[in-house]
Amino acid sequence: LAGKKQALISLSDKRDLVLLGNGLHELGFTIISTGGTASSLESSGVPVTKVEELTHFPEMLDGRVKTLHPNVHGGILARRDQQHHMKALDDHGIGTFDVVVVNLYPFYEKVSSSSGISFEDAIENIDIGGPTMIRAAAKNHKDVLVVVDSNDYPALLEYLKGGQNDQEFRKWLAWKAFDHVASYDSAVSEWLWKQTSKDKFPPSLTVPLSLKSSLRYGENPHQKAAFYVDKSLEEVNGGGCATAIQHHGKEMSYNNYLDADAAWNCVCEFSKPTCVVVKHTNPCGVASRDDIIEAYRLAVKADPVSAFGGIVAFNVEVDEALAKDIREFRSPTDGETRMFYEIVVAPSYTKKGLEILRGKSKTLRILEATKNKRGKLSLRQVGGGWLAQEADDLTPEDIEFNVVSGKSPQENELSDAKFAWLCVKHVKSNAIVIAKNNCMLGMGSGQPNRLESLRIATKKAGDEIKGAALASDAFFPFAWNDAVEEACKSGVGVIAEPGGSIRDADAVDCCNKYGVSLVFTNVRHFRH
Ligand code: 93A
Repeated sequence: LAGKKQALISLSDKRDLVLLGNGLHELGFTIISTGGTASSLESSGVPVTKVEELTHFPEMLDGRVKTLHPNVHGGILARRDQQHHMKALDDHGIGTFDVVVVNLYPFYEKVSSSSGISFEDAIENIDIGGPTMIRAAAKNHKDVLVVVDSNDYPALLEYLKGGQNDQEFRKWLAWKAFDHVASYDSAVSEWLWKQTSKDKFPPSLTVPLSLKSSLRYGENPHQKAAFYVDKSLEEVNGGGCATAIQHHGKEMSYNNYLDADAAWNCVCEFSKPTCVVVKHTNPCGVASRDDIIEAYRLAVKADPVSAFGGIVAFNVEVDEALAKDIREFRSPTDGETRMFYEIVVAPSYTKKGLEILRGKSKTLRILEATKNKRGKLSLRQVGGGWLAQEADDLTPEDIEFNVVSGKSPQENELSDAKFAWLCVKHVKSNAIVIAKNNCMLGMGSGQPNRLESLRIATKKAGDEIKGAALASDAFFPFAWNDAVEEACKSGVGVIAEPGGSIRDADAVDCCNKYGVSLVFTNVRHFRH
């Protein structure tokens, strides 16, 4: 058997199998395959030996045991540089495998298919023999080439043709092989966890990430960066930015992903046609209107200086008219400069709309994203670990707005308060949002003290603040000579805040003195 070149091929996904089989055959390899793979090769005229001829066993237990045999694994695992290994093979009449090509039962695809799958079917789709061959071959990569991805068939054939012995290529294949098996096992573990612990928290977080792309750099040019997608979280997180289609523009950067994600998460909250403008992950302009063009203009107008170079998100299709407006709209600050954006993100584009946006600038990134689902999991890194929490999924519909002041808000004031409440949830703490008529007038974000955020927001809102709604993501610790009194003096008609401060009574008294309505939500929306 010595000197006989053997390749072991066992594939569920038989894409490009014939190309591979023919290539290996022409290079003088004897091909050994499992049942389905052998049939496919045979019917395409590629000579193949069935694995049973090696194992002298039939495939048994409904295919559960096909390749789990010393005649297979001995041939993969034997160290070619160890005489006693080679002698053992010889004694038992076992040949070596130089090439192992395997892909696994499509477990993940089966359990995530929309048609659903029974528990028993899912169990049968857990591949045992395949990972065993892959792991064995990857362990012995010094002498065995292991391929798990049909995209690598051409490189494998080239390598073999060249008669090289480049260890780097072998190591790279082995890494890919273990990575493949690791994500496979994680998908199984994740699925089993879901079967045993529905709705339980904390979740099982065994999922390795798959590299989507290297990024040009991180938050700053001296930081290397990359983007990973988590296939198993796609189901809970919906599409989001990881699966967005980029139709045009410069490559997405690290900061672009963060900002686009923030804009998309915010705009998806609104049911009316809405435009959200984000800068540095904070919504700085938000407006809902039946006419999306009007919404767009108002969202930019909320803070045109910040909107310049920002991210613009829509929750409705971008058509020709909207695209033209995005292209032409002049900065409200000078009425001249055309607005410039990093990204436009929307659920869809008409053909014409897309064409027009493409013409706006070479660099403008145009993203088509799918709506995130509720029930997301949020993960953040801290030194030495990860923090996991359920996403902040509460909307104004889920909570009560309890009037605690003498005066009750008018219907339009309450609706403004709810709009401001939805916006403030997406602003970094300490967050203050001022809104009127479904439009953000001003916001203050990220200040370490609430009073400062309030001052920034009221300054941005300017004269339009009269009768507007003000939302605060957390309660006001002080009222008199502090944020509540300043808010009242600024002219807002209604204040919405969680309540819960030991000085809540002061806030109520203060609002009563100035004739402002105060509503408590009993819900806090910190965003650190
Ligand atoms: O059921 S298994 O876990 N037991 C095995 O011994 C075994 N050997 C290969 N699954 C096994 N395989 C898998 O069969 C491979 O990983 C591959 O995905 C599939 C190919 O089967 P066929 O060639 O019959 O289509």
